Amino acid sequence: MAVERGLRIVQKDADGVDTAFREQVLAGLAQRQKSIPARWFYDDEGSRLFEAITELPEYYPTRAETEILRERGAEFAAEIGPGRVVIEFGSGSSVKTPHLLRAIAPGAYVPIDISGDFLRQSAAVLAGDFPGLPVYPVEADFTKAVELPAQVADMPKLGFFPGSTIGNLVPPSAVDLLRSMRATLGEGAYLLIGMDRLKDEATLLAAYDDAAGVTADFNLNLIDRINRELEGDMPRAAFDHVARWNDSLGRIEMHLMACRDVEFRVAGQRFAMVRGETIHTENSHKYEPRGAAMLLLAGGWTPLESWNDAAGRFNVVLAEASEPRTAP
Ligand code: AVI
Repeated sequence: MAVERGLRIVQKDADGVDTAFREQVLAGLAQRQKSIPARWFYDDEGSRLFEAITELPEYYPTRAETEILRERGAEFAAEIGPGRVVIEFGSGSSVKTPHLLRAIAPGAYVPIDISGDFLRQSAAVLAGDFPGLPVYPVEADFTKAVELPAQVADMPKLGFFPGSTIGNLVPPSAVDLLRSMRATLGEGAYLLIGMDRLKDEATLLAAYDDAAGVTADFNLNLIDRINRELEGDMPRAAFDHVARWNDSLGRIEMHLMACRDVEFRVAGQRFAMVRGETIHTENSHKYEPRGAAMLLLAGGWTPLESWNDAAGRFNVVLAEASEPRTAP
């Protein structure tokens, strides 16, 4: 059965199971280093837990990025100029967007999100707060090139990708995504993107292993989702949340670690893990300015300017679509 959700087709089988979820979980659990893509964290409960994470004292990225967007508006306006259509990738609840829209006098706003109901609701709230600003929500998977509404075709464009979500992708996937954004936005476009910075290990580990255990619940919720949606019997109590700093790859990793030998079934297949073995569930890459610039350049974007919060924890970078590449 194919369920139409805007431009994306979600494949469901006769029992209503998301086939991509089942395939990726089964394939990931069959690997030597077991892993499950982080995108599967975000069922309703996972999305609620992520919102709770953004308010934790240890989780600085949301506050740091909001500080930049709130306080550097005049500088954004000077660099970006008025009249651009702001295209937000994965807009979600669009909580950070008003700061940007208030600062730069945009020509229109196009939020793009895979979740249609949520998208339309938040677009309506935002349109109410910005009377006179044309808002054209697009329900789509922005990891592929997206066709923009005809009304904005001839307007200059500014892509907006806050939240340091780019850090959740390994570099080859991050480059693919940046290239898709470049294809969506076209020649002459700008991109304003949030990227979390490299910093001391203790701060990073605390941000991904908070004292109240909300991040642990967020990670362990994946087990509940597998059990509920894929006829699993993974014992949640047999797993611990683990956050690790991988220094050579510059990233926080989240894992679900077996705290005893454990056997379980998922979608009719048997798996076994020995005590200490892990399922790798998320990467969150942290970038120094040079690394950020290299990633953007590889993705077809030339950095123009960047802003940090006062404590230097987070970076918002403005980049311009690069000209077609010539040698070398
Ligand atoms: C969505 N993303 C940018 C978050 C991050 O910081 O990597 C997801 C997250 N995982 C644990 N805490 C927050």
